[in-house]
Amino acid sequence: MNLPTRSANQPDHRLQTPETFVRAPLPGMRNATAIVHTSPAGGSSFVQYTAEFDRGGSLAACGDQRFVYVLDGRISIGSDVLEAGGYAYLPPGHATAICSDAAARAAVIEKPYQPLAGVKTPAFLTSVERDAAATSLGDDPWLEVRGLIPDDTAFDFRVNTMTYQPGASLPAVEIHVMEHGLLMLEGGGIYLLGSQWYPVHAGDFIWMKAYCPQWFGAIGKQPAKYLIYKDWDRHP
Ligand code: UGY
Ligand code: MN
Repeated sequence: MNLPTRSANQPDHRLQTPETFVRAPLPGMRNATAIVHTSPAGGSSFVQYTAEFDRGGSLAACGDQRFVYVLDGRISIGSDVLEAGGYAYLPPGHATAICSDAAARAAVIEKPYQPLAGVKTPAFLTSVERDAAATSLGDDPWLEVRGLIPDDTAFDFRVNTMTYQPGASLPAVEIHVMEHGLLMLEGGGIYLLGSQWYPVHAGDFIWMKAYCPQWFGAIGKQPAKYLIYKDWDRHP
């Protein structure tokens, strides 16, 4: 049997498309399930999953630091209720409850914290994407970047959204020490990963290992937008 899929798993990258998603609850989840997109078992040094909440859904506390970005629905994190585009950073071991009264989805990133001598561990925070300053990548007004994590060396990673107007692209093929977890939020285009070209759409996930050659160009009549994680601010 040779069923069609756009998914691919290579030593330096993974494209995971919705028809290959497998759902399973993680320990301590209640009325919720996870699609694990990447983990150390798959070659990444961080974990990223989509958490799908039903009514009364919740996540267990996490020993590692955690970043949560709401995709749809309403998710309570401590005393804050976050809607699509709302996000939270939880420092390692932070016990704040993450739960939902109704169906909701969130992108979740978890990673062991790498302390920096003389720098305090970051504090819990919540915010909304629309409040993050928009900058143009390389002065290209067609490619907007919003940094969701404060530009502070206390954080050992960053998460940005990148929005490409139709036809916009990265200015060059990138090859860098940082790895990426990428969730396509809107639109689509073509991604170069290693030496392969992949059509990608909203709902797809991509993992890029350190030094994986990468380039994206937006195709279609609507902007393409993705949420992208990278390790940052630590000596390699
Ligand atoms: O931040 C980044 O490295 C980003 N420009 N990479 C990417 O979009 N693949
Ligand atoms: Mn990159």
